[in-house]
Amino acid sequence: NAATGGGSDIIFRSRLPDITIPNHLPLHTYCFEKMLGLESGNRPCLIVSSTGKTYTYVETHLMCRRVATGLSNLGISHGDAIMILLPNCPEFVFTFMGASMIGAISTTCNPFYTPAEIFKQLKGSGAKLIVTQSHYVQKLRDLNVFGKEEENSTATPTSDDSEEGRGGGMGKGKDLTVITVDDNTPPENCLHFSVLLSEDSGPLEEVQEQPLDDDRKLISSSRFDPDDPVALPFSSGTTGLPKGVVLTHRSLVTGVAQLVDGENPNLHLMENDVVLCVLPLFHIFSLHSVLLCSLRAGSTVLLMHKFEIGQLLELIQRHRVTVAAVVPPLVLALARNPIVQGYDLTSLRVILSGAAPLGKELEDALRDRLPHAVLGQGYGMTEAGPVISMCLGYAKQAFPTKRGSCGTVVRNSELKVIDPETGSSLGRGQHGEICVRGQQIMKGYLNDPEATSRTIDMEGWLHTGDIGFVDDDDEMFIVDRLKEIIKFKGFQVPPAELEALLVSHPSLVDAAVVPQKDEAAGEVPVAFVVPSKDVEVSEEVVKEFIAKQVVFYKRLHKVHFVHTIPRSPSGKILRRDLKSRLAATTAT
Ligand code: 4UU
Repeated sequence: NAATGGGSDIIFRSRLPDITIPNHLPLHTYCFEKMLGLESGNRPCLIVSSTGKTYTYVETHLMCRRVATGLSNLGISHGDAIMILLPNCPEFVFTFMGASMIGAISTTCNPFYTPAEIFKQLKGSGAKLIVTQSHYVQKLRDLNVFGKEEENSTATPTSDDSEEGRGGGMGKGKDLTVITVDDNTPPENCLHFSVLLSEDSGPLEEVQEQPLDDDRKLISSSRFDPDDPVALPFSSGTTGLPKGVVLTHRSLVTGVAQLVDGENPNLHLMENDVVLCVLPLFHIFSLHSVLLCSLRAGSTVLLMHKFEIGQLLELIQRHRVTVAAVVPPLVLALARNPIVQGYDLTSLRVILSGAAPLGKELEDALRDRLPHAVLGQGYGMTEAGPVISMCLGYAKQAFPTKRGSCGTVVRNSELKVIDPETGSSLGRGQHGEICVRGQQIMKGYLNDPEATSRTIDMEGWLHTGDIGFVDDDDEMFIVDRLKEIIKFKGFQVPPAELEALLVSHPSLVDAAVVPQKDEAAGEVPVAFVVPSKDVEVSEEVVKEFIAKQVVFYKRLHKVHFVHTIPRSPSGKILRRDLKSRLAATTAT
């Protein structure tokens, strides 16, 4: 394998041989395939860290099936979108897999989002139902998204039905069902999660794999196509506002198989592994590489609803956690926080860092503290389905790896590095834009063919907007980012979103937002703004204006007042200029 020149392209591949991937299967069938047998079915699947409650594989599968029936009874069918607005909890898993079973699509959303941010995703996804916690319901009330049926049940449709962009823009312009998962009685006009679990319902019309020779089934209502969407996370990709990333059953099954299937899996997860799930499941890293991969491999997922270092350490010790997916700020805590020494973390055998660059010194520091664990990185992108490369030190027959490496391209996939100016492909050691191709990548952005064609070219290559290179041992190194996205602790901060908010301020005429390096967060967003003539506006006012409209990690850390924003002749912000201006000011 290694690098081969196909035509003019230099293509890099995994050191592991390709495998047969059953990506004709629906995601839920594939994930539960091995674990519903007589013996394995009683193995623990989910542990709720706050209560210690455990669900076995059989119990988890049953809950998913009940939710599937419940969703279907509420009118959710094949092709419909639902929103999961939850922290890590078992109901997240039941809802996601239950939706998959009826051919529905889950859009996963950050519950810390402000009402406006939730609303954009709700509208963009067309979700008809939301599963959330009762204390987030007020955010939805602020949006006026509740069904009109309750509000004016006797009234005939009135002029406000045409009110696009408000509640009426949702779903079919009718109602939105809100389900809460808490123990207490649900807030007004919401249903409790238990309504999804009623057992007195008809048989579930679960979407099934289609035998290739069976034409009759293709016309049944539950017909399944591996290219049906199943997940719709939002990402701003290489440019612009957040967009719905259409991930199909085929993409996710392929992505999971690339990591955990085969005789020598790239990420060797076993039935007796306990996998830490502290990163939020609404982000693709945790959803894919923690939840879906663990289910497929039959490991136990330890669900942590929020991050707190002491609690995390206590849980690792108590549950003998073997595999931990983390982001660089968490590596920082594990490597430097003095309280770590008070815990027994010897059970940890794999630490997988991803979603943002991991500094080499930090890597060394954690390795010194946890010498028995394999510490490495995965490099992914929501649109890539998501994993592009993964440390081969996690393989069943492990390969030696270097510090700073982001792994090797996953199997059954191709990677090339191109010159961003000319598009021609580059050889080993040469820095360029990373492109990836394979069945795991997204189908495209929802309702945005233009953005899709900017990201996936005619030959099927997904352009990541990341700059990196492949070394002589097929290891990938990320060195820079071409695209505008800012990553705060691995969370996406889309500059275009903040710029649009800034120019909506009456005292500002132009704005640009760029990343600034930050020890704790990796990067933080800072703004350059042009105030209107003769207007006095302070940094605090601008910061506050943004802070009240966005989730905490999108807040501006600094505002620079300038006379103009540097732009190219076509009007594009010259972000590089602004970044170097920042580097110059912080250096002095
Ligand atoms: C330097 O961050 C992600 C997905 C990460 C992921 C998923 C599954 C990692 C391991 C895994 O197993 O997705 P997004 O869409 O939020 O952000 C994508 C961008 C990349 O394009 C790159 O710029 O995040 C950055 N990034 C990284 N940068 C992701 N991983 C890395 C990394 N080093 N290891």
